[in-house]
Amino acid sequence: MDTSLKIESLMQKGTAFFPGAVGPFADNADSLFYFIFWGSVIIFVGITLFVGYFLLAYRRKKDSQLATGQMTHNTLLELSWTVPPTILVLIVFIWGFKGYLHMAVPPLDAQEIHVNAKKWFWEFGYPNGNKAIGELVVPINTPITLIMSSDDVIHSFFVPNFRIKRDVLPNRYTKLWFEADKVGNYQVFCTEYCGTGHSAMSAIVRVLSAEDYKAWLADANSGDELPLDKLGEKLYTAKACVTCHSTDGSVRVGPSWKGIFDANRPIKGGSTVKGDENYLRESIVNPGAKVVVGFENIMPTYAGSLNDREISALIAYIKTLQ
Ligand code: HEC
Ligand SMILES: [Cu+2]
Repeated sequence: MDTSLKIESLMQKGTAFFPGAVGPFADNADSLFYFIFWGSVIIFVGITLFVGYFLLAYRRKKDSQLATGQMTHNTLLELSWTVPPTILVLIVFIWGFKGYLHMAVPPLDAQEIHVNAKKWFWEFGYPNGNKAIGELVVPINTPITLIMSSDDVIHSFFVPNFRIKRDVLPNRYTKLWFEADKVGNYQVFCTEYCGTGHSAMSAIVRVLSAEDYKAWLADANSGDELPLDKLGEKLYTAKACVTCHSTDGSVRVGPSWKGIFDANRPIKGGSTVKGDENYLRESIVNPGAKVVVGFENIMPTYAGSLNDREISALIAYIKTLQ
């Protein structure tokens, strides 16, 4: 995973208001926005000119001039400020509601992908059991339903290019669907403030052509040929360890990995533990078992998200950081 923001997906082919439009909802959502926006501009300017004209035309010109007859009722006038606005509001409502229904009901043949939010990364679970962190790879022109839940607090899944956003809650599933019609990398943001690492909680939706997607499926297990410590270095960013751990000795939300291998680790409760392979493995799959002094027990468990080879690779990488 490349963690740098895919800003080009936000700027390219976009307008002053919106990033480039992708998928079935974007054009409709943008049109409705522009309808409301330009409608408001026209009405605002119109009313301002009207009021300005009345201010000038009916101002009191002489001190001696008295207020003239008070108007109490005018049916035509009242209808004109009741009926047209009601029609406008109804247009906006029906237009918006149709778009909402389209977004709310995923097509039956959609491919399902589970999205699991944790502080502070996104994990994607594919039907074949594969899991990926920080990168959602999908084929073009294929409806995808995201079934989303959170392990901790409320997060929110937002893909600006697709104009889709929904809260991701603990203890409940929320759904979102899309169908990407343009190949490319699209930025995902978390848009519900969820703690220290919130701003780093991003991911990429990678939309591939049908052939590239097939090829990607075929070598989804690539990494097998990399030496362990090199694979571990890749996983350090790919599995989002980087949001909480540094490799240069600086303290983030978690302790730096520099020099922890084989060192004595101070554990809450007063004991110390040697930073050997077993301790490191336990720290990854069951982080709450031994909490390092000076830190909170907030690391998510990676049990089930990393396979054996990946855990060994991360340990091999930590070993190199002396
Ligand atoms: C949300 C922040 C967060 C993420 C993400 C995270 N960690 Fe941690 N990690 C912590 C904190 C905080 C501690 C210290 C508390 C404890 O021991 O549980 C810690 C402790 C550790 C330790 C023990 C370090 C020591 O000094 O003894 C290891 C090893 C470790 N993490 C590995 C990983 C690996 C590998 C990943 C990625 C696959 C990862 N962590 C992702 C927050 C995080
Ligand atoms: Cu979040």
